[in-house]
Amino acid sequence: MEHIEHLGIAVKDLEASIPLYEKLLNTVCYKREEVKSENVITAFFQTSNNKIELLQATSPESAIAKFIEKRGEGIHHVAFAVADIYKEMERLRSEGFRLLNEQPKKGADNKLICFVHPKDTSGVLTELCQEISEQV
Ligand code: CMX
Repeated sequence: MEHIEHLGIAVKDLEASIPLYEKLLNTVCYKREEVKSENVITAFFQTSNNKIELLQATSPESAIAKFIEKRGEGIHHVAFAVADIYKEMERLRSEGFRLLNEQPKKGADNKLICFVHPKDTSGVLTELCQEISEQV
């Protein structure tokens, strides 16, 4: 795995949290994107070296809605950049980690993504993400 690509933060209300994070980070939200397959709307912020993704549920079935109901707002996942997601998924599988999707799926901000079960990673939902290039 490479660097931390972003931190995902579950929020109840993007309209309230976007201006809050703009003030906190002193930068503007550069992108909002709905990911229908995940039942979320996302908002992204970039600081010098770090990226923050805010996530709001669009359905009670969303992983974000369930997370907030159980634990309240807060850090939902840590995402690592990977050069080759297929290879990294295979490596993690062979090490015994449970992957939450069999194949990489299309996530927000032009990425192929895969999640690793938080029960296998000391309680931290971990995401692999690979930038989608024209070759993929
Ligand atoms: N971080 C840490 N632990 C988490 C968690 C998270 N984000 N979400 C759930 N858990 C814990 C629960 O607290 C629970 O622990 P306990 O049994 O100790 O109470 C355990 O995992 C199982 O949780 P659950 O509520 O029974 O199961 P869910 O149906 O909520 O599924 C998970 C949990 C992680 C498997 C599911 O949320 C998932 O598949 N996530 C991956 C997809 C995702 O998160 N999509 C949203 C983001 C998309 C994006 O970034 O674009």
